[in-house]
Amino acid sequence: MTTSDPRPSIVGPDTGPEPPFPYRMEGKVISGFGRGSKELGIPTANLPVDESDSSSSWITDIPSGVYFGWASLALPADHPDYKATASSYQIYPMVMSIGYNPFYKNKVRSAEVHILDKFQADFYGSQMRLLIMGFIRQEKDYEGLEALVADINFDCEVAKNSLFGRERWFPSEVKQGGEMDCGWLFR
Ligand code: ADP
Ligand code: RBF
Ligand code: MG
Repeated sequence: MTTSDPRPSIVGPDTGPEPPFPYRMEGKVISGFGRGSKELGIPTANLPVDESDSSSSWITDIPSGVYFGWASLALPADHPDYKATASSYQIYPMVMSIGYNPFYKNKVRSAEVHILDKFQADFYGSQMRLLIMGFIRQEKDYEGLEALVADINFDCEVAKNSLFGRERWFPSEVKQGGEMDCGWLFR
């Protein structure tokens, strides 16, 4: 597959995520590979991938690829983007990559999350929870960085189109009949 192949700009049916989604994942934001993703306009919050921890063992089973969903973040009160609300968590749309980054040929599996909102400061060390709603595409190798960045920017559009404007893809704190349980994101 090349970058010129058309791909859908929205993922999943209007009726909401289909099994095995949504996946839940949680961890403290750690330092990543330090490749300057931020300079590319695509900072990614890296999460620990501990393949021996049974509570996150699905990460070894889930296919490598690009996923999208919701992230909740417990920012410290002195962070410029902190908002005092009833919950200690704030919710943001996200895209994420799980795998070995074929463009960089990583030897270790990584999980990195790009939040679609802009932040005024870093949030290393903050607790992040993820509700992974669906799969966008497989990870790919690229001829150059521009093609990789273009594909990631398109992933962001797919996530926006898929998460907003469809009730069943929007996280609701109150679980109603048949709806997925998102309360976990808010607690
Ligand atoms: P690293 O190699 O350490 O992961 P990055 O260049 O990928 O460095 O930057 C990631 C850091 O940038 C995150 O850990 C977080 O603290 C911060 N950050 C700021 N804005 C965002 C955002 N929108 N999405 C993800 N991380 C962000
Ligand atoms: N790396 C790859 O090697 N191939 C990919 O297809 C790929 N897709 C990505 C999609 C998203 C949404 C994100 C956030 C990252 C992706 N990455 C991919 C990881 C990327 O190489 C990494 O974030 C670099 O640090 C960017 O410079
Ligand atoms: Mg990163």
